[in-house]
Amino acid sequence: MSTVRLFFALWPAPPLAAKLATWAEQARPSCGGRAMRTETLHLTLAFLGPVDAALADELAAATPERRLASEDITLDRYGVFGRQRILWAGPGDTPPGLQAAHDELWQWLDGFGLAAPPQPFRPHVTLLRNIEHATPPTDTPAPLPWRYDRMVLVASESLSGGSRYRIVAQSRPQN
Ligand code: 2AM
Repeated sequence: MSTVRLFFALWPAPPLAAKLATWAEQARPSCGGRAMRTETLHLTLAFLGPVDAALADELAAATPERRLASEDITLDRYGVFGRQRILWAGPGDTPPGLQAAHDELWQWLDGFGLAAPPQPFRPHVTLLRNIEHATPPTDTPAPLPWRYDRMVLVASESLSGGSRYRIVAQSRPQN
């Protein structure tokens, strides 16, 4: 049976993505690694992994019925996941509304037979992959405010040069 690799994410509008790309540029001299393409930058809310194609269709059909409460968050720090060799940008503490959005999303996904991962939610936007040094710049660029009002369901295909992301559905704003 064929599968589709899926995740739910917040997708920044192009001006915010461009600012995130400058964060990546600023970190590359000290960290090394490969910058994510600007148009692929995102914050994952829930990584589903490979799911059956029929379930993927069901999720794509149901996603537009979901509402996401709008919230203002601020990306104000660099972070590193050493084992994954990732440099990221994210909020210092997990904003409560974002945590609630994550928890409600997984509650909903539970109804489709999908289980939340055991590890805590650490919201982040991956900026650099395959970093050589876990040393983000000491100077953090100006904080980036982000008002999100929807999430997107994304299909990820592995290609030789990285991943290709395709937005297959999006939720509606709450109001
Ligand atoms: P990352 O950027 O921290 O690697 C598509 O791959 C998205 O899903 C990326 O944002 C990636 O996070 C996330 N992702 C990939 N594998 C994951 C996993 N096993 N657990 C949680 N998130 C994962």
